Amino acid sequence: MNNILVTGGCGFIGSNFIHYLFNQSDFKGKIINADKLTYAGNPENLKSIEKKYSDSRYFFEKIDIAKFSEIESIFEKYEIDYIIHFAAESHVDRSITGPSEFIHTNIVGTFNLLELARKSWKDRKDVLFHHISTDEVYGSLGDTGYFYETTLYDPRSPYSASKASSDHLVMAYFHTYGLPVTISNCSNNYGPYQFPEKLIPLMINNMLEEKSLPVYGDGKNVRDWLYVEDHCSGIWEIVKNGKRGETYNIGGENEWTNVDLLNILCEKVAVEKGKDKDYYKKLIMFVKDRAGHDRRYAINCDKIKAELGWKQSVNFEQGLEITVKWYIDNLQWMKNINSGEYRKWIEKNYLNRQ
Ligand code: NAD
Ligand code: TDX
Repeated sequence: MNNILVTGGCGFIGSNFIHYLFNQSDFKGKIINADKLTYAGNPENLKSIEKKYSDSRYFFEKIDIAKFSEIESIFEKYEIDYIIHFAAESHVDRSITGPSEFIHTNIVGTFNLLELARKSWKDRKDVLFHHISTDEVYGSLGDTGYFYETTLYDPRSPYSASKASSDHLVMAYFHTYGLPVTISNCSNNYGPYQFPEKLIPLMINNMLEEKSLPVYGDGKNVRDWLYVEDHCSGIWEIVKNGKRGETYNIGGENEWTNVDLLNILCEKVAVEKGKDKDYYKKLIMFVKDRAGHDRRYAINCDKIKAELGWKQSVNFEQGLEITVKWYIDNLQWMKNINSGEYRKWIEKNYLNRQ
């Protein structure tokens, strides 16, 4: 395995994946990280990687995948063997207030990458385009049932519709052009480096600042939570051994209503901060529901377990404790985001040097 183009490597899951990959003894290659550095892209997540590997195995390129000529330049500059495609606009609430970027990045961006892969790889079979997708493409479940790889797509938000569209393009390139592809559809991730607009880091941040904890609607919406490193190990397993042209669901088999999860999270933060266990619960506030709020997601991930031997390794209690501790130990990371300082750092180190 030689050169891997990771898109969106400065985001939450992409940066965790790059850390994960450099820790794998079976990875000896190079990583080219192509990222536009939107509000969600934070190269601070990869500071230690830059320091250790940027002379020979890690290369950063500030690239907008929605611009064909920008991403084309990567294919001209590097020999790419694998593409692991994380880059996306990822926040459902933002897709409701401003869907346009979601269409550009998630749909046009994926199309651009597929086109370049097809043109530059020609008939190579030792290559792979792995597309990172979401369980949200399957729609919303009632109280029972699961999403399977065979479940029909039924996206409800501009975000999930854009991801569904990109998934279809990826499969179309497999069937039409024989491009070697795989897709993973994963449930809600949590862990270090997650932008504090998503439920878990937002709530930890608000507790630490003693701000209210806004729960949408009745708080009974259900999500299936997976520790981010377990997502990374699933992706790596698929890249190495997944059957080309196949989709694999990845999930935590770990369903929680938002309000139950938040109560536990309050207790975990209270323990870390030496407070009474119910201390932060008084901050919980029910607010207006998200438009089109999907009620329940639940993943069946038997296929990746049976075919590739993957399984989750971090249980929820453990994962939440690690996560809470990480945000408390990395307060400056959160402060840099909240104050906008991280953008100044990006301006100075990444935007002006191109
Ligand atoms: P994120 O928002 O934290 O990071 C996205 C990254 O993509 C950022 O670094 C951003 O700068 C980059 N990016 C955005 N637009 C770009 C463009 N036009 N060109 C180049 N780079 C661009 O997202 P995340 O939570 O890490 O999600 C990564 C992927 O995983 C996404 O495809 C998302 O749909 C999928 N996913 C996320 C979850 C989750 O729980 N977070 C679950 C399942 C699937
Ligand atoms: O302030 C909040 N209050 C609240 O009640 C926020 C930010 C969220 N919520 C609810 C909405 C959801 O039911 O918590 C749940 C989780 O919300 P998000 O963290 O926004 O995640 P979700 O909408 O489930 O989508 C996430 O998982 C699937 C990622 O953002 C997607 O990128 C991924 O595809």
